[in-house]
Amino acid sequence: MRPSTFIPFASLMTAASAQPIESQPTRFDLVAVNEGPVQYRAVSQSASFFYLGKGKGFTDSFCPPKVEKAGHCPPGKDTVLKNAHTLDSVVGGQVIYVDSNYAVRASGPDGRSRETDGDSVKSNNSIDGFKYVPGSQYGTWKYQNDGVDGFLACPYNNGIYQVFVNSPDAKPPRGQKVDSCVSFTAGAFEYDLPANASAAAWQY
Ligand SMILES: *[C@@H]1O[C@H](CO)[C@@H](O)[C@H](O)[C@H]1NC(C)=O
Ligand SMILES: CC(=O)N[C@H]1CO[C@H](CO)[C@@H](O)[C@@H]1O
Repeated sequence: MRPSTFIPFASLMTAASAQPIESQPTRFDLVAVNEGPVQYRAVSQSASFFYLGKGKGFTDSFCPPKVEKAGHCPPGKDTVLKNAHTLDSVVGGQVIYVDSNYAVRASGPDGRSRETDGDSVKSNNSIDGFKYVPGSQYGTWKYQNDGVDGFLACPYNNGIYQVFVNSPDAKPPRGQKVDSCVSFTAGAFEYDLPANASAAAWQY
């Protein structure tokens, strides 16, 4: 996990409240918007899992050395989605899914997890149920599937929370009980890329 720059939430709000958001932006990032322990934290991907770290986040991304040498790496500092179930990366095809512990995960570009457990997106995992819902000031990233509605932030360590879907059967890290988790609302905010970039990261 790499901490990166903190962007004050107020600046996101100012940008977002300029006009009603009626349709899904080309790309967006996610911030917990409800009151509670994770308020204003960015949803950040690291090693296929999603976290609510402190400040702007812990996004873990990769850019090949060759591309870096040529000065063509995208920023790679923020976790950005190009639709409700796909990360915004140059390599593409990194889908967001729910694993058998009800943790929110992202696959590698070939549709497989980068983890050594070989968990593939197809085995008892679901990519259905994620959606972007427009709102008057910002959109919302939602999950609804199989009676499960919404997201949970479960304590991970050092004040960091891990993202799960809101199931009573979610298995938070280190054997913690699901009632140590809090539900949260994921606000979706349009994300602007630098002019010379085509995606927010090469690969997550
Ligand atoms: C865009 O320009 C910046 C500054 O020159 C550079 O660091 C970055 O790698 C460039 N990104 C791309 C995708 O070319
Ligand atoms: C996320 C998910 O769909 N988990 C399911 C995995 O399989 C077990 C056993 O069939 C189900 O109980 C889970 O709901």
